[in-house]
Amino acid sequence: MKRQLMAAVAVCALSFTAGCASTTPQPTERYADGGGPAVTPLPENTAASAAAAYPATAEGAAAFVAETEAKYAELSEYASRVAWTRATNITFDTMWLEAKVNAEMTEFGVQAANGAARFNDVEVAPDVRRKLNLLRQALVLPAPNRPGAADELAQITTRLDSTYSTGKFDFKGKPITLDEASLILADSRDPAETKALYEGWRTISPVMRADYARMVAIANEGARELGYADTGALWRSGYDMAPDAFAAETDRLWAQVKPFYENLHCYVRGRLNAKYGDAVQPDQGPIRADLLGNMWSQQWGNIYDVVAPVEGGRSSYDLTELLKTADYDPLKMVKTGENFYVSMGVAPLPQTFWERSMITRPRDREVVCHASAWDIDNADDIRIKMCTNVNGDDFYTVHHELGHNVYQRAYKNQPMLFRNGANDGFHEAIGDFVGLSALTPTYLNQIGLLQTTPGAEEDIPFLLKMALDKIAFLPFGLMVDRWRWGVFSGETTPEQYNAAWNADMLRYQGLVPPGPRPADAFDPGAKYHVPGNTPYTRYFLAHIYQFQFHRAACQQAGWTGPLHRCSIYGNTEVGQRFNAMLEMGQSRPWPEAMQAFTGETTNDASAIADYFAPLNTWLIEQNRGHGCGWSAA
Ligand code: X8Z
Ligand code: ZN
Repeated sequence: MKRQLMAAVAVCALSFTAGCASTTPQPTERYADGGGPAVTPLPENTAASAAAAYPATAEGAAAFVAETEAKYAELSEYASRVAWTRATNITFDTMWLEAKVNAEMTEFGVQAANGAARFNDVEVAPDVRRKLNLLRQALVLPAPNRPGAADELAQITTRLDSTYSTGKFDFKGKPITLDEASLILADSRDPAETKALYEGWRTISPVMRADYARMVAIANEGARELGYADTGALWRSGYDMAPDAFAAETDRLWAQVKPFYENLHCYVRGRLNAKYGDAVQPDQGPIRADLLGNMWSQQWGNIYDVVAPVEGGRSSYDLTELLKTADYDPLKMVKTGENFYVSMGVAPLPQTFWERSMITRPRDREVVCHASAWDIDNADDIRIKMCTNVNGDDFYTVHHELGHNVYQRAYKNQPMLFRNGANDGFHEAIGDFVGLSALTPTYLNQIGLLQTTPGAEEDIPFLLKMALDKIAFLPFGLMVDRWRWGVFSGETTPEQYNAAWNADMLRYQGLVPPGPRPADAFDPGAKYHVPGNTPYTRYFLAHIYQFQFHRAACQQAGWTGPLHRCSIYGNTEVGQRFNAMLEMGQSRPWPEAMQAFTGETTNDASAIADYFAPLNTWLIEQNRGHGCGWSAA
């Protein structure tokens, strides 16, 4: 994760506030009494004072940007350290500290955005213009410029994130955490049990609803003061195109991949029906969400055993079993991930990574277990925070998180405001791209996890496993922010929050909850990125970008076989070209970064289609004679 100019929070990607890949905490105007580095206070928090300090000329703009950038760099390390401290030890005091620094960061971010807007009509150097634009979009949740607003917003966001992260519910007579529930859900094939887990986890979130509604109101007020229609429009503005054009772009991409998703949905539904019978999973209509092996039904790979081909080959291995048999522990999983990047020519992780990362859940305190990657000082103090378990899911997640760290280190020599992904989808796609090679049987064989490399007879089982994670994810990757866009625009009122969430789940994913939802339910709050305020469309984009990166890398490697069997492990030439894209950070519009690595300049779902082509053909064959889709059930 990384974040943008926002209050520091969990990490997911670079923004000035909440986020998942945390990179740079938000700029802050000043610190709490006492602690923290000395910071020169900025001028008063108004656009008018910024006007006075910097004349509306090219020189004035350059001076404003330089000053803001320096302040941002200075403040971000402090905010990151506070955020890390809270995320790895949730207490009253760490929450208090984080809320304080996040409020300061938000105030700084608002001030910077307002100051930047003053130069809208001034002719400035291209880099300065880009930085001014970035400053205007950097906040994830802006606060309005009135006393107390940033404080209230920060207290709410810290409380929401902490409520999620400390959530527990009773299962079989004892309280369990999300990670415990997720492990049981992955393996359970008892629909009564999966229903209890699905519903149980969602008991942690009704308490969040009022806070969430208040947060939306404050952030919208802030977004409007910055000239955006609402916070959703602000979120859609970070893609080097107009917000509406970006929304249309996601529609276009979804239209490209939806037929494939429908084929997968149809096939999986049929197999679930065969296993559980009509009373649990009918052969028509939506799928029951709790039967898919994941708390949010966002990746379905955990139920591969239920949907494995009856004809068409069988898989000779299960990655979780391979890791367990080979006695992997969480540290070895991370070392293995590091080794992949090193094989591409990336420098090993610094010693401090190993000393300061949190790799497993501590027994003695509450933490944010949702995985994240951090860039504490915007240079070398990179870390991950995970509650790693030895299984295939976390093997993937380790590669994902390290991808964030590799990106962060690659762009560390850029000016501060360019130390970020080309867009947030790029940040999420880096580790996933590497993961596509790291999950190939060829690679698993190379590192000694698999004794033999399966032949073409395992192509369909392999592709099915991959599709259960990667294709099943696509509508989820879209629907989380479709829901939030509606919430921020006011189209969805607080009374409608839950119904709208479940309607989007049905519309995009073709899924229904295992039973009626209680009147007070707030199911969106049971997905980390909602209380954590991490924009989610980034993951939808990443699930397309990663296949573009993979196809381009395999071409560069001279690979002529099927894309899904290509691994770029050990390929330093690909590594060099990859690094050329990473080093650019956010200094240029994302199509240029895309071009530097792939030669392509657009986002294009044809690579995902190429990768999965044999499976799609196979699914169409399997589904022959079945009515697919879910709306007319
Ligand atoms: O949140 C994450 C990463 C951290 S940026 C673990 N992911 C999304 C999720 O878990 O919902 C990775 C895939 C999608
Ligand atoms: Zn991530």
